Amino acid sequence: MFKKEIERLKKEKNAVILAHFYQNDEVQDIADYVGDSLALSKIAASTKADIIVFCGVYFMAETAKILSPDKKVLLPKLNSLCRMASMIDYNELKSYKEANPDTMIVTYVNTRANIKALSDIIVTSSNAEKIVKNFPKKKIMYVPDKNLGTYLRHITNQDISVWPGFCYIHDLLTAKEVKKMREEHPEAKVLVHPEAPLKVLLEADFVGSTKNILDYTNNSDVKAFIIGTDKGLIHALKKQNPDKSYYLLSKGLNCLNMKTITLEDVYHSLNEEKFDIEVEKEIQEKAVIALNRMMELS
Ligand code: CIZ
Ligand code: SF4
Repeated sequence: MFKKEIERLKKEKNAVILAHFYQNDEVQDIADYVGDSLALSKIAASTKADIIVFCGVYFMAETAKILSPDKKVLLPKLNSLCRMASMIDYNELKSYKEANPDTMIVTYVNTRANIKALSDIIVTSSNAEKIVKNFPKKKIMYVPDKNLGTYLRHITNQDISVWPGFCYIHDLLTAKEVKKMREEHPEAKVLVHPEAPLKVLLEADFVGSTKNILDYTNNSDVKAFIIGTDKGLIHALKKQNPDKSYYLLSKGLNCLNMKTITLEDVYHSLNEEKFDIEVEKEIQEKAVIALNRMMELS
């Protein structure tokens, strides 16, 4: 019943539903677009819809609002928060910047709007390597994911310092788990998200964002994959290539913050036009500059 009502309301209100790959399967299935934060941000910036229902975590809906300030952006559940995004404090970053005026602040998209407003440029896991390589001579502070930052330093050899934040599901992965899974599925390739610790990434056959992992499985002749990111991606992988096999690297790869949104929430969100995400004008104007720099380079 929610499905039908969602379809009706979507047409009536000229709304578009965006869902991240880490969302519940049934939410991915009713979305107009399913993707990573980069792809969804691009859609948010260019859509002709009047309302964007963002099925993801708070920072994603906020990013859509920064890019499309005149549109109504709805987040179906207000407590859908990225834990990594809470690991950086505005005043601490401001003090760091004041003490280190020559350091470029490169900020992961998984941050709140006020942090983006303090940043020189934003990156996502899909474009971080490409963007950082544009600034080979710069001293960089990468915030807030220590794992992705450490990985970037490892592959680029650039002067990159890292903030001590992390993603609670990816940070728990171990090299031992990779070895054990390889023994169980020797035919499978191991694909891991760069939010995992470097020790784990060094054991993988491929390191990449959700979109990169999706493309890898699509372009590969291999038929089995061990997936080192949130289990929501497996739904999208199976839809794309149902004849291939996917094994989750660890049971812990389930971001509960991403799974709070249900079909019923999407229905209420559209029907009652809640929860309407707001970003202060002064913050929006600064954050959009850092986001547009990313768009230009990605
Ligand atoms: O950028 C995103 O969408 C996230 C959080 C993960 C990924 O790699 O796509
Ligand atoms: Fe944040 Fe990790 Fe959940 Fe992604 S998987 S939304 S980084 S807590």
